[in-house]
Amino acid sequence: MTSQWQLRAAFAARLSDMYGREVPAYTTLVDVSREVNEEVLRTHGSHAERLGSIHRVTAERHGAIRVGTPRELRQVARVFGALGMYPVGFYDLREAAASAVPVISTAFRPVDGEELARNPFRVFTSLLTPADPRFFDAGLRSRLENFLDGRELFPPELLALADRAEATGELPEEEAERFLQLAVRAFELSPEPVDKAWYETLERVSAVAADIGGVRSTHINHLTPRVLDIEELYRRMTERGIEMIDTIQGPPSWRGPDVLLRQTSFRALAEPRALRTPDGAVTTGALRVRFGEVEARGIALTREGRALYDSLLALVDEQTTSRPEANRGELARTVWEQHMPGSEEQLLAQGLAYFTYQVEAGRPQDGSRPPAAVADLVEQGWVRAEPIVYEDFLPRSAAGIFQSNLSGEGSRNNDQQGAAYDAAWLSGAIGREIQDPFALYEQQQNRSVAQVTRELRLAPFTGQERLT
Ligand code: OOG
Ligand code: NI
Repeated sequence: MTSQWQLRAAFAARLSDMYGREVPAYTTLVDVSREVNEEVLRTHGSHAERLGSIHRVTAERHGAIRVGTPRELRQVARVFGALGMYPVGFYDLREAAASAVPVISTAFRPVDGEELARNPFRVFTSLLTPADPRFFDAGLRSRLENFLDGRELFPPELLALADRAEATGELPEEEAERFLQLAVRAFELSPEPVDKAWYETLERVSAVAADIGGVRSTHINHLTPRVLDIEELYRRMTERGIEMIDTIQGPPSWRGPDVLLRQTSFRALAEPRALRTPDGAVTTGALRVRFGEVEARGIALTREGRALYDSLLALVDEQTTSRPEANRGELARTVWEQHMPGSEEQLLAQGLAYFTYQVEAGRPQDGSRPPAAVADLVEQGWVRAEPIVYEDFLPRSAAGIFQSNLSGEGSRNNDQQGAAYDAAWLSGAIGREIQDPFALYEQQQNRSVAQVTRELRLAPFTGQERLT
């Protein structure tokens, strides 16, 4: 029998092999990431594994797909459900992007700490928003919806196997093999000719709309390995002649702890595709839809920490607007050094980041009573705090990743009122609850806190308590 986490690990590995064969620059990205990770591990020893074992980090990938309808989204949720991946978080890219990105998104990922440690594969999954009149007028909307209703992304056999894996938590070996083959195939780029006129009609609105609704299949549009030093990776990719986008998204490079998520990518490459012209002839053209991305993950921030992150982002935006000649990265670093706590201990004491706690073997043995506040327990050597790694995404960075790979700006009519798609609507469309990332980190933290409380026979406290 093959268990869900084994299916997930095998799926991630096979998808990565397939993508590497089809998009060779991705293989370079994976090789350089591994090289950098090994070096960081040699230089920093076990500290390099503070946010995940090297085994986890080396195998770690996320991918991204885009689908057109709630029906397709429910089906893909079944495929990911088979792999022990569930929807977490809601991202409205329509609002986060300056150009036309008519999608809302969630991420399918394992939610449980042990499962994440086994294999944290996640897929950022976006759904087209044809009902948003800022992008689609009534005529185009109905053509688009018709087109989408007539296609099938996932064969019934794949979905039946997926349901079985999810219901029983495993698959017999032969079925597992079949499931993996069908699942990987469903995310390959299809050789079927693309209707050129239809694709271009959608492209005028948004390149993302064309990528989703202009073809009869879906595909992984990027895969992302994890790296322990993203600046070094950026330098080495550039040295190897691979053109990277001009920024690293997310927090700046600074001397304090790594928080949340930093990402960068190489631009989508023009790939030859069969195109069907209006007279029925098939020609070869080129479409830019697949790229490679890399990311460095840091500590998960609490709601308060995240509010601070967002306010610093706004501050950096303001300063960049008023000083267009200045370097954004340097401005951001200065802002962070002024306002973001510079150590894990301070993040903890101020309730800005999530940690798990463990009783220290070498805790005071002089008969003294442990203090009540968690930061004091850590400071006085009763308890050790381990940062919880951020497992999710950032809307602004995601919009940046979309945008840097669009062929044009597209068009967007801001005189129209946007259609109200929110997390509850998306949950309804998937037919599964979308979990709140903060709640997941908090649960993980609280479980360790409860354990420490029992072991030290303390009055119950919460991990969010601050130094007074
Ligand atoms: C998804 C872009 C978002 C990330 O890492 O933020 C993303 C897409 O291009 O479909 O993957
Ligand atoms: Ni990504």
